[in-house]
Amino acid sequence: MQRLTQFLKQDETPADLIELINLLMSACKEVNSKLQNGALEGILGSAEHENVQGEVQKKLDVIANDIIKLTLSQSALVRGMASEEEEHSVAADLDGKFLVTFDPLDGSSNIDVNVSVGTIFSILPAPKDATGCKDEDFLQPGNQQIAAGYVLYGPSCLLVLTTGNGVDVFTLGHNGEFYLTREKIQIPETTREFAINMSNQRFWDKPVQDYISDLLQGEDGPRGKRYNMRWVASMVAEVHRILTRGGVFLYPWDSREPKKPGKLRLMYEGNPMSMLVEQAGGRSVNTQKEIVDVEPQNIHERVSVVLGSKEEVDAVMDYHKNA
Ligand code: P6P
Repeated sequence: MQRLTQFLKQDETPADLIELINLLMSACKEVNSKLQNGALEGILGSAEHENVQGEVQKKLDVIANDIIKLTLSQSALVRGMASEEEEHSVAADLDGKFLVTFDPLDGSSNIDVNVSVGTIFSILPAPKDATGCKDEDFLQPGNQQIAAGYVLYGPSCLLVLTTGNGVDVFTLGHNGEFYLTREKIQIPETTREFAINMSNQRFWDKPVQDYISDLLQGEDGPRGKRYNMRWVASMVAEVHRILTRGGVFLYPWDSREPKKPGKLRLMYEGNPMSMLVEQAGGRSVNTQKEIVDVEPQNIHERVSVVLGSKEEVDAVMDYHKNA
């Protein structure tokens, strides 16, 4: 089986990007071993502190963020980083050619119940004309991403990565090497599986209510087939299922916090996942347009997300166009 570095070299990934990806993986392997130990190291539970999102941090949110931040800050390749757990961007090497955004531990509400969580990352070009590292440097649309991926800490520890040349899956071996286990994966264009938090049904916009209602009518309804539902409450796990067997994931705007376009964050959730989904032949929109075409206004900006099998995402867009 091919190791990560061998595969990336054969895939003609530039050497400095391979170095950065390997650096990120060294941090994620450390996060993985922390997660594996969990209660044995007394690191489960709440950190008794709110992050910039207003969410109570888990101890492992802080630990994972510190591991990745420390690792990247020691790299001459990284100009700076933006993390879900950091109010502002963090400068690294002012000659660095890459910017990195990341959600250090997505789905962390699942940690204490031992359900899959993940690290999501996005690699952007550092602006050539910039001196230093400012939040504004990160405000690039998702279509500028050089690479994107996630590490899924599940039954297996997997890296799912795109550098713009398709999506490939690597499995972490006992020897600490990531091995290529699936190559150039493609999302099935049609599906019978949707993922949404149904408890928010009364808060959704009418087009989303109508779309989901039609799915629930099954074979006798307007979609003419029976659908199944999944909700893990860990975006990384949902996206991985969709990349693996198809499906549609929705976290749309809802009226609980009407001023926010959605719950998920654009820079380190929406954009990297959208690059992966598009590279795998799927589609990812904010119900108005492709997420990767959204012009970010701030590094913690939120976004409504509908992604996955193209036929279903097209259908959701039609429900909005016809509204
Ligand atoms: P809810 C995890 O907190 C997360 O950001 C995503 O990983 C996940 O899809 C979503 O929120 C779950 O949200 O409202 O169902 O708990």
